[in-house]
Amino acid sequence: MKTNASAFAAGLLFAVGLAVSGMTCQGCVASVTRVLQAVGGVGRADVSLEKAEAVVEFDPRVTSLAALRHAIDEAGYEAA
Ligand SMILES: [Cu+2]
Repeated sequence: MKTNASAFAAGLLFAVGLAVSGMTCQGCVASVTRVLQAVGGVGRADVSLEKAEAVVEFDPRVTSLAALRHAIDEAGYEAA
């Protein structure tokens, strides 16, 4: 299930910044972005190589911070 901008505007989505280590190029950024967006309940995922960070909007009724970290770990990177 995908969430959307109106859900965010209504205050139903959380936005979190996760420190992500292990990314070395834009291919890594694309991989992390893809796995995050594949998690149900995730709206936007902005991943930055420079900041080693992922800013993720998600619906807390559908998924959790732990699930986001798990998805990143499964892809071979480390989320803190
Ligand atoms: Cu890479």
